[in-house]
Amino acid sequence: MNVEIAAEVREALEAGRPVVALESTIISHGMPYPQNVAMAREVEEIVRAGGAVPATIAVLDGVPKVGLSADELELLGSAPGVVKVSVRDLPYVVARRQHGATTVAATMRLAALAGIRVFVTGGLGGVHRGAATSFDISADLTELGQTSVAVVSAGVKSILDIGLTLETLETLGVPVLVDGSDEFPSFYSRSSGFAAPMRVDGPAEIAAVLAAKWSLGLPGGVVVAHPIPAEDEIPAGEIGGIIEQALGDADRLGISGKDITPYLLGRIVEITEGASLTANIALVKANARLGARIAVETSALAG
Ligand code: PSU
Ligand code: MN
Repeated sequence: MNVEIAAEVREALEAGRPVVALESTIISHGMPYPQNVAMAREVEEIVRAGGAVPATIAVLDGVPKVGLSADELELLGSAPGVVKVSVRDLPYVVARRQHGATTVAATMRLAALAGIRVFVTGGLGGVHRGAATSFDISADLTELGQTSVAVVSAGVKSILDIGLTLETLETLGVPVLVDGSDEFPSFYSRSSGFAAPMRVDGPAEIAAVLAAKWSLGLPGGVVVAHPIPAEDEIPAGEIGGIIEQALGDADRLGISGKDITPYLLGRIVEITEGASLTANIALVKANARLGARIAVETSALAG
C-alpha cells in the first residue's frame, strides 16, 4: 500500500527523533464540529511542546497519509461522508479514493508501516457488552495483538465490558500498563473496579517496558492506560447511569456494528449537555503530554 509520509515526519523518523501518531476517527466520528478540529490542533501543539513531531493519520482521496496539514484536519472534522476506517475497511476506501478516518486499529497499522512506535488517543475499542451473542469485539484488540505500537489511552469506557476486554488483551499477549495508579481507568473516571494489570510510574519506566518487549522479539502492541486527571474526571457513579441510558437508546434504535461506538459517544455528549465532551478533550490532551514524553524516552533509548 502506498503510504504518504509528511516531510517533517519522515525527516524526524530518519534522524531517530521522537514522533507521536494520532488517530482520526476521534476527529470525524468521536466528537462534534468544531470542538473536534480545535482538539486535533491543540493535541498536535501539545505533542510539539513535548519535543515530538505529531503525525495525525487518515486516508484522503484514497491515499493513506501520515502527518496532516491544518486544512486536512479541518476537512476530516467537517466534511460529510468521511468513512470510519478500521483495518478491514482500508482496501475499500483506498480503491474507491474516498476519505477515511482511521480507528485505533487502522492507525496502528499505518503508524507501524511508517516506523512510528508511539500513538496517542482517547479511548480504545474492546469487547462490547453482550459480545457473547453479538460477537462485537473491536479489531483494535486484534491489532494490539500483532502490531508493535504503544497506544496511550485513558482506558476503556464502560460502554464496553471492561473485564472481558482485559481478559482478551491478556489472551493476545498485550501488556496493559497503568501509569501512576493501581486501578485500570474507565475513560471519564479514574476508577473502573478493575485492578491495574501492571502499574508503571512515568515515561522512563514505560519506555523501558516497550524496549524490553520488542528486544525480546515479542511483537505486538502495548496498552498504556493513563487515568484522566482528577480535576477533569466524571465520577463512575455519575456517568454510569448515563452510559446505561445511551446503551438503552442504541438498543431501541437497533444500532450495531461499526455505528455503535460513534452513536454512543454522541449520545453521551447530548445527555451530559457537553460535560462528557469537556472531559474527553481534557483526557486526550493529558494523553498527548504523556505520549510525547514516552516518545522522547523511547528515542533516547534507541539512540
Ligand atoms: N472509544 C472512545 N472514543 C473513540 C473511539 C473509541 O472513547 O473515538 C473510536 C476509536 O477510533 C476506536 C474505535 O478505535 O472507536 C473503535 O470502534 P469499533 O468499536 O467499531 O472497533
Ligand atoms: Mn465493533
